[in-house]
Amino acid sequence: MIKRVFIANRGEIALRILRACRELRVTSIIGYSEADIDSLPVKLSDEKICIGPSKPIDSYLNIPSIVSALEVKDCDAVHPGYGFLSENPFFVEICYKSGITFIGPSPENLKLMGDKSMARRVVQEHGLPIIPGYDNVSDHKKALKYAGKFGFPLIIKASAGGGGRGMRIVRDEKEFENFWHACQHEAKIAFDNPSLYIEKYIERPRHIEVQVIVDKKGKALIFPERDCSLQRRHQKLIEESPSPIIDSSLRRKFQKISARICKVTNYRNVGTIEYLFDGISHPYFLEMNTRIQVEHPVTEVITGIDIVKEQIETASGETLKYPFYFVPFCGHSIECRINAEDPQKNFMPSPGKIKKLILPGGPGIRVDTHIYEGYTVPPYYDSLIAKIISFGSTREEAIARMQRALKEIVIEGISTTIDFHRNVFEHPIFLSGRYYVGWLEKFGEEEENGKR
Ligand code: MV4
Repeated sequence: MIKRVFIANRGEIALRILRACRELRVTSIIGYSEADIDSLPVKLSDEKICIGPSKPIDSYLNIPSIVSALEVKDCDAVHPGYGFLSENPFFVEICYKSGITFIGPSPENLKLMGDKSMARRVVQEHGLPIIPGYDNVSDHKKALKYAGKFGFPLIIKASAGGGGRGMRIVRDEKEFENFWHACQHEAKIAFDNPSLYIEKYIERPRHIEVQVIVDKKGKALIFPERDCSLQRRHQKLIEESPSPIIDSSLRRKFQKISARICKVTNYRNVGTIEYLFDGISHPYFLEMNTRIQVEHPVTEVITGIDIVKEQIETASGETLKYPFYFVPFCGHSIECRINAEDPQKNFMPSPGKIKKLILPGGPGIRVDTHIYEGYTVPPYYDSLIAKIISFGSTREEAIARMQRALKEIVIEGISTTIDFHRNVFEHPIFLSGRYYVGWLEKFGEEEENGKR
């Protein structure tokens, strides 16, 4: 078993990893930036070491600094959390060569899934569903010919893109050429790669994802789906599990495809397979995330499995000891991401000192956060400051508990997304479960208009 885990991250996920280490009786060593010296994970970890100045590029992304810290602290493993170096194949390679266990997938897994079009190709070659389309199309005339095979509306995306940048929905042939050139221009600037692909456009889709964990012998656990359709600017704000629109037979369909993807890619450790779902019956593979994700707690609370502990144990070579493969679950869970942002000012980051803090609790409420009263949210990093996770025996109970938690919570001194969540949790579309990707964006605009 791993003995000394280096936590190469910050904020709530650093604290989450630290808690898993403590329960496993593994020593935690946190690498922190100058801006994070007063943070809760730094106060609570067994050992700590400064890895550089505040800017991510100088600390949490600084590979030489982190590798030196790993050696100074004689660590045998590193947990990258999410973001920062978590999906950096170069960093993973260095860890492997230095005999340090990277708590995550193999370098090969990372390289394959990091190349989104390669991942899609592999998935398709095994007869698994991807959105009908064409990759690496060089010019608009060819693209238009291909487009004829599935018709309009279609969507143009950057081959090297991700996170939704540079996408264009094309409703008819007239719009095609202009949109094509606009996309190409954006792709060249944003990704230094003008290559595009076209796909059939899925109207009002849902973003569904499946959490997996695979041990070193290849034994897997395939979890029930999470519905992450409630996003704004491709940033998730609310996640729930199970999805309110997926029944047990559809769930099995998602899980079987996910299990196949793990098998054919020889996937190891934790991962999340993302799908676009047409809302009726067709799941389409989008991409695979090769890290622990922000929203993992909703899966933990309905399955009773500590995913981070299992992640550390499987990375150290332990085998999964569960008598099932498709993970059974009970009840319903919802997560609200509380960001230090001002929804009134276009969700602009709102760092600063927390003058007053009251956290919610009681039945079915879990709060994952690194903040405390008197803590100053630094301006250099992601604005996520807390996650409220509610659990109930039904979706209605999970909603009622979240509404209660959103009434109880008090954060003063900075702006947060709490009020935005309070409003979403009153909206009939959210309450009915019949939302889709893009809906929250529309809702946000309604909110703004209402204020004027
Ligand atoms: C789509 C789509 C509809 N049809 N592709 C946006 C980010 C990228 N990962 C995929 N995205 C989409 N691709 C087709 N063929 C709609 C979206 C989309 C979306 C997807 C997932 C989560 C949020 C989204 C918000 C807007 C659009």
